[in-house]
Amino acid sequence: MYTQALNQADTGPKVVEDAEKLARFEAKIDAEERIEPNDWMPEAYRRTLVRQISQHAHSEIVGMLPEGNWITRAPTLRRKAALIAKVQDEGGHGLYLYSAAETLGVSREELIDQLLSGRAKYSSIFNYPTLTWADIGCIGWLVDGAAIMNQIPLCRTSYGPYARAMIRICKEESFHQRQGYEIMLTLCRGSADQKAMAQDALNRWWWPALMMFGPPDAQSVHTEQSMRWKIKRFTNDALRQQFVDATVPQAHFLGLTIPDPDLRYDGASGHWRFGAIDWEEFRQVLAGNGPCNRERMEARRRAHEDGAWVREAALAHAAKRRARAAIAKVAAE
Ligand code: BYC
Repeated sequence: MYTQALNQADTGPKVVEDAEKLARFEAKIDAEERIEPNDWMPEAYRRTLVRQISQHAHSEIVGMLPEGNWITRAPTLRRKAALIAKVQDEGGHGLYLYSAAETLGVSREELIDQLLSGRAKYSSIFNYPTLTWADIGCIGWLVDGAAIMNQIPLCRTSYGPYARAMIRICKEESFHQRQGYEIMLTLCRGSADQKAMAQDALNRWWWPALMMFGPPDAQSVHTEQSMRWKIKRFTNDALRQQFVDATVPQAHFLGLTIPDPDLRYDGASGHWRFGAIDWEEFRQVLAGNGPCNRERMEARRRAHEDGAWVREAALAHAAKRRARAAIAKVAAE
């Protein structure tokens, strides 16, 4: 169990020992070395990682729902196969991330319980509905696009198991982004109705995609400390700007209009400047009042209840194997 007694009024050898451990921990971070599960770490570092990694895992799992909604209605067999594979990948990402969080001494059951009881957050973006097929294109293009922008730097995050999980996740997310963009390209080169459908989806997903990066830096409670610990490598606003700069030319190539009358290119800085984000909408979604929050949580709770027999069967099977192995061991002695 990791303890940090540095803030306690305690004095003596324990405080000196902890100060030495903290100095070694900070030196490792400064030297760009990874912190591994058995290394000493400050309790607040461990808690921050459990929070961020588990929220990330929950986002992947809840993120399966809006896209899963279109598996039965994908327009062609090829689209259906790609969508099934993508949704399955997201489930896999959730599992790697739960495993990474478990290395920090928290159990999977505890994490799932935090999600289902509403104590843990998951990404705001998955509380919006997928009304048309173009929404599946927009999720791949914009949501996975934003995810890559945020997650590539996490491949260099200071906690080893998280950094290593992110490498494979990012490779898969890059494929997802391309399949989304290709859906958009096909719609934009199709009939006028298809192009209008693509524009409508962009109108609905653009602002929520910008909100994915989190509150503005001035209001981000965790950024400063997480940057010092090299858990985060860039601030929320820096990543949001990178995303806008990369995505606006892609929208132009599609012949679509970004739904922001204030969007303009700033030649001096080389950045696309965008209008004000509606942070009240973001707060409402985080407070559970987004368009689909209740539906998403109900779906996850139902899935958990429906899966109870699988968990029970797996545990019973493991118990039987253990019992058989114990009998075989006694017989061999
Ligand atoms: N939604 O101090 P801040 C995916 C919370 S999965 C909800 O800036 P931090 C994908 C934040 O948790 C996408 N909550 O926090 C899956 C904090 O609340 P608590 C998920 C948000 O952690 C399937 C409070 O606001 N990606 O891409 O320094 C299909 C203050 O924020 C949001 C990750 O999880 C939000 N958008 O920075 C397709 C990546 N933003 O915990 C795609 C890993 C902020 O104090 N996570 N909050 O109660 C991160 O990089 C960081 O955690 C964040 C936030 C940038 C998200």
